[in-house]
Amino acid sequence: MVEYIKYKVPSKQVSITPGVGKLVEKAEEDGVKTAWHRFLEQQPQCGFGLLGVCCRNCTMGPCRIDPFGAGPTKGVCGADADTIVARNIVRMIAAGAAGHSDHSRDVVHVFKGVAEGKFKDYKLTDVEKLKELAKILGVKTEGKSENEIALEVAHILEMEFGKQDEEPVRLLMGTAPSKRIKVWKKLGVLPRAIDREICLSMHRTHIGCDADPVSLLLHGVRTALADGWCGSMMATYLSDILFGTPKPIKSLANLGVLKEDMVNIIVHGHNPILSMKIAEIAQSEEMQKLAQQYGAKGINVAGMCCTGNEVLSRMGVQVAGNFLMQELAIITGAVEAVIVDYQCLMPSLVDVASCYHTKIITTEPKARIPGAIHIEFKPERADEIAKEIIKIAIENYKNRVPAKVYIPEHKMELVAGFSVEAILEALGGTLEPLINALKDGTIKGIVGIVGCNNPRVKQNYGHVTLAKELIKRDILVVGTGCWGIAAAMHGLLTPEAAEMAGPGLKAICEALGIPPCLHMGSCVDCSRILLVLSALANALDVDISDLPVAGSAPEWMSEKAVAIGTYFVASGVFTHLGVVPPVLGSQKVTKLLTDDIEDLLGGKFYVEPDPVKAAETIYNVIIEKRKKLKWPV
Ligand code: CUV
Ligand code: SF4
Repeated sequence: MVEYIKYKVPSKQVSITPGVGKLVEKAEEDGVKTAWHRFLEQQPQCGFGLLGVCCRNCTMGPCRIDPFGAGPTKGVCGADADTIVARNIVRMIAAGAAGHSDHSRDVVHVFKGVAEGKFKDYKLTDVEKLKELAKILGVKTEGKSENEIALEVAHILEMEFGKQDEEPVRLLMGTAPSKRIKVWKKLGVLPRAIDREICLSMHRTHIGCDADPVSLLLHGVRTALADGWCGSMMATYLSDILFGTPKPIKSLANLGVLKEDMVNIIVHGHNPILSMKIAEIAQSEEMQKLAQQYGAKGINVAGMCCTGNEVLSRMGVQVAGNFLMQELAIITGAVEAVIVDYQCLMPSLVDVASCYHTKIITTEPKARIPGAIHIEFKPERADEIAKEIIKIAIENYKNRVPAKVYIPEHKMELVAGFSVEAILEALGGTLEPLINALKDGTIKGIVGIVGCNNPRVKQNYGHVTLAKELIKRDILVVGTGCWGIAAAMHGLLTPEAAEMAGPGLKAICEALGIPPCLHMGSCVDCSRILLVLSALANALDVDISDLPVAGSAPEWMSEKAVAIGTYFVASGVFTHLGVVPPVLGSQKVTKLLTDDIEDLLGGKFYVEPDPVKAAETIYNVIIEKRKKLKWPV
């Protein structure tokens, strides 16, 4: 579908990542729109929406509040800006938590099926980790087979979604520091079951229910905690058990990983259940031979977004790019198939693909895209379906139009795979060296940077600038998601990047042979960051809110990012957002989130679009925390 392009995009200004501008220009030459084009067409965007003061929760509305106070100050039902803004943000948290946790449910399903012997194409790979999880959940392991343990664990985890009692979820109780749990208990925000808190978020925000912004936001906190310390954490644990816990692994990132003479397959989405299989089966002799029969040198699988992070961390599969590069991968004209599961898939993939030979293959009933080929992925026939999908890509190789192919040459080396276990191993088996370095000020603090791309931000400028500014100040950076891919494409995930770090961090990185920025995985693996925080707090006998740490999402866009940000704040972490959330229509909610909440939870949100200024503020916060701990600054 060649489209009329109303506005040209200033291609040199949209991204700092090499190759991106060129492909945006190619898109325009080919008559294809990208997210940047559509973003321009959307301008000016609705001011009510941006401020969060638009409510569509019933059909007496839609209602909107005049932020200047000259027009209506209440909706038809009487809800004011504070109620509407709070309700909207709680719904965002609920949707984000639902995304992560429903992904987790799918992993539980496969894990349980493996334990029952039903899904023969998967296995329990990391049994040590299974035992660790069993211990956290209070499952006895002596005298039991691996499958028996796994079944008991699966049963408890299923109950975490839907149990009806008032007890807090067990995964949270088994992993969060006790000082934190006390804070949550006092506030009444300990989550009882994942689905229940999400459901209650929807109920409370229905017309005529909770109108109190404080009570609404506290439930948002409860829902987010159910995500971070339970839903997401479960996805991480079980994916590690099924596919192996990540270890440091070398690879490459950026669109230059696509190959001119091979069948290029992109795996995009979030769930490793599909992408690990595609990557594994594509390597098989049978599939490689078939590709050769079709005139290609072989099959090249590359990752995109978080499922890209999953296969990168465990198999070293190369990464083609992050969120805003999904369309560009197709625009190279060299991709035979984009295979997706769910989340962060632009429906436009189908429009873009229609200008090239690329096939878009959806695999999940819950994420279908009109115009895509749909092949439902079923774990009981995983290998067979993976083959079927890969064959479509191979057969499509002959349809590639060489004249339409342009693959930018840029690609960057990286080391990923820094699970908590891998970090511990790099440290020699204990946290002591890290704690000592923090205490004596060699490293000033730790910051987790996560989240998406957003056309409001020059692509990857926020991610890369913030990370560079922080490591320069001797702050160790860890992170996940599209940040991880940005950091990779800009060389921050190599041990050599230690050159860009301050003297303390540089010395540590050189001694350990690690990069100054550690890639910890996909978005659900933000739970790994929580586990690091928990371990540090426990080792120092303090609360997470006392630690010299912070979080940031410089280019976030998704509702999942709102859930992540909220569970970081709720865990006591000062959390920076580089994109303004839709809350400014309520002074009360804005103040609650960026100020008052600190008294309750020890963390708060801080909004600053400029990553250089944000780095300065984050540094100052970390220095204040150090002073309180009486550590040198
Ligand atoms: Ni889940 S949520 S754009 S892929 S990080 Fe990337 Fe990460 Fe945001 Fe999506
Ligand atoms: Fe309007 Fe209230 Fe209905 Fe929202 S819930 S649309 S504010 S009447």
